[in-house]
Amino acid sequence: MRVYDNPVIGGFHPDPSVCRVGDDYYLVCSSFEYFPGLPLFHSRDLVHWEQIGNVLDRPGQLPLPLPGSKASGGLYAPTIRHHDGRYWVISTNIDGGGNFVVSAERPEGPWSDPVWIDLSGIDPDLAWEEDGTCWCAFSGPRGGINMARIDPVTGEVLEGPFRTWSGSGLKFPEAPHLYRIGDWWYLLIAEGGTERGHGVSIARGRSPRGPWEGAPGNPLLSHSGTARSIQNTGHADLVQAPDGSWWMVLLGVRPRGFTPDVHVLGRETYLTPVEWREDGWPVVAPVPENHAAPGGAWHPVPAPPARDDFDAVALAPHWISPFARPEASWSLTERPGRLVLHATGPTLDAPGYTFVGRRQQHHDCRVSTLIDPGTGRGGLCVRLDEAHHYELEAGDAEVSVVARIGPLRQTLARRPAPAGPLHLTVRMRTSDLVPASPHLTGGGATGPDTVDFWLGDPDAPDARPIAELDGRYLSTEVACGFTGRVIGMYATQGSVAFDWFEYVPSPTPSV
Ligand code: 6LW
Repeated sequence: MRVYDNPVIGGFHPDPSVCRVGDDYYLVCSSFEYFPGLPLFHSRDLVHWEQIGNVLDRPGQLPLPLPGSKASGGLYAPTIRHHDGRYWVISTNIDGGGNFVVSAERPEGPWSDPVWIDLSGIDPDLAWEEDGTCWCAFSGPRGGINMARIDPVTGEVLEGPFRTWSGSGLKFPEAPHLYRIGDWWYLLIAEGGTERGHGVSIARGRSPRGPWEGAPGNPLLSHSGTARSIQNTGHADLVQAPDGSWWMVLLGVRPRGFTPDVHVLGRETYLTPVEWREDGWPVVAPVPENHAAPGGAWHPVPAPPARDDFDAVALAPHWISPFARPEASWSLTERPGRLVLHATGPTLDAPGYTFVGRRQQHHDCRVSTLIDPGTGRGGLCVRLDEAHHYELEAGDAEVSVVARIGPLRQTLARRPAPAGPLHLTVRMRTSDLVPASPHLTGGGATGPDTVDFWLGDPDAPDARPIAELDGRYLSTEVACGFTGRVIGMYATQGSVAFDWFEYVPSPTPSV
């Protein structure tokens, strides 16, 4: 029996939505202030997911930088569906324009420019009746789940919006998805808020207009108040496999540290089975850390290479940049085999800087790069947002560790560095934790991990870190918002060349 491990897509991949076309599954996640936006994944078994692109990968598709956008702004929860031979994604640009639909003939794209829909709210869904009527359920601006009939081609609102079933009474009913299953219409929602009280609830009715009957025992699924290692479970989408089995993708987090525990990898994508009772209600067990895989063939996909040598003419789809990535700010051709970044902002403390990064997907990992700062300044940055980031910076014949935590910014250490290319490493470790609050009673309080910074190879015989920091301050609970850590290369002065970038997961000690 094949067993899969959760999360099926680790790192900051929240608000997953999935659809199946034949034997192929496609999944999109929210991406907030990052460009390209709305990462798109493909799978043949619901377990192994390969990022095949991003739905919004052309600066012209959305006004970028998103007007006035801030961290955790931008692109909120999407829904992906396949209807009438086309792929459809509906989402929300919270910083400008609101709800929009894009469509494509092929999932790899090209995806259309947005068709804007005059509905205010978030978490829009798409569902069609057999006669082609298209419904958009969404989380309304004054709370509650709303419904409207729309034309997804023109964006016209044909009817509504009107308020509909909104859960069992927990706060923040959101993330609605409408399904026709057998003789019933089902309305699946999230409620309780996307933190530790998150849950999934469901109702059914004979029409998209209702009336709706909430499932006995809603929320259908919640880890709230449990000792489970996976928390914040919610924001789900249902999909049926070719063998008739039903599955749910949803978001969750893996908190670390104590107490309180915090999460640093963002809200990740999880998979859990769904059973249907004789009485037509679904049953969803708590989200397992691992579980028997869906039936059918097992389709492993190639993991992104640990090292990117920047030999290609385009950046791989998992590379993301906050707010925008102006064409003039980066090049893979100026110095073939290197990523050259041109500074567009003097610090990482305000949007407008040059940064190319990838999501941190493992609690224990190390990131290295070979950087040639030339006469510029740049380095490696572990980022939550403009007020919560740690840097290992090279330039002016030194390397330095800089920490920005809320209103505080400090250069914690400097070390002379030779001219020419430098090997920089940042490690995230959940062992040897720096006590988060040594003054606390018991002294056992620790952050989620330790972040340490190195010039050269940490495994070299005489290696010693330049600095060591508590990772607590780069957690979502401290920084607030909807994202997780992104680790990347940046330039804040002149032009900086990166010969390669390496991301290597390390075995996580058992908790
Ligand atoms: C999303 C809402 C939520 O739109 O948080 O998890 C918002 N729930 O459904 C941002 O992810």
